[in-house]
Amino acid sequence: MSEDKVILWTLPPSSNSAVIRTFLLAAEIPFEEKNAWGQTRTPEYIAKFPNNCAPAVEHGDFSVCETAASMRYLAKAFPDKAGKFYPSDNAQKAAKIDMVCDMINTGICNLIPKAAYPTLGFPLYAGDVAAMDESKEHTKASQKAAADAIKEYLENKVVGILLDKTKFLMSDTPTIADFRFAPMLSQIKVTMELPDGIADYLERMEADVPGFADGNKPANEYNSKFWVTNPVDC
Ligand SMILES: N[C@@H](CCC(=O)N[C@@H](CS)C(=O)NCC(=O)O)C(=O)O
Repeated sequence: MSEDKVILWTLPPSSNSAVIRTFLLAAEIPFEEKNAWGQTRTPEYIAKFPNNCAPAVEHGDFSVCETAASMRYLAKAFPDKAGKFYPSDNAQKAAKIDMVCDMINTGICNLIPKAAYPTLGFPLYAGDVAAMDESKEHTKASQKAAADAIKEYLENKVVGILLDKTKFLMSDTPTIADFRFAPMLSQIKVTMELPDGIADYLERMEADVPGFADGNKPANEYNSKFWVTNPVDC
């Protein structure tokens, strides 16, 4: 099974796509990347990937989407390479990692589009202030409210709790939770200067996790044009 080819569908400027790209590079799992631009709403794509999103993974004739589910699958399918990022023999550690992934998915990942997408020029979701003609004039205020909530989340929950006693998120070695979270900072930098503890954490990911910096390049290349400080050449 692990000999089957891995295909990673991405939208190259997307930080969600960087989640799986950085994970595969760090695990040294060979893969082919395919651009999903224009395909995510096609019946063929949705039949394989019902969330109509990238990133999405094919492995032989198996397909899976959603970043956290995909990383859990890859950790189990390639235990020698990726098992170190998600334990198979420690239910409590795995539960904490799942908890952090779910927190990021349902917390910060809901706020990022509201805060950053109008600036990045990405489409908004149904019901978002910037997605409706009636409320578009309030986009700036809505972006600020979402960015303030992200900042509070980063300072109080991520730095204050998840990184309080450990180098990575509730762990002294990187786990799938770090791959779920850290690439999203590229989009958060569009809305604010990263709080100190978060900037240090991102530097640690870049320095200590081989492949992490490279896997973020396509998203950074796009997002850095909009970063509030320190735009870099990628
Ligand atoms: N919850 C999903 C989020 C993925 C996501 O939002 N992908 C967006 C790009 S950042 C997408 O592919 N959108 C394409 C579309 O809506 O057609 C995950 O964790 O994989």
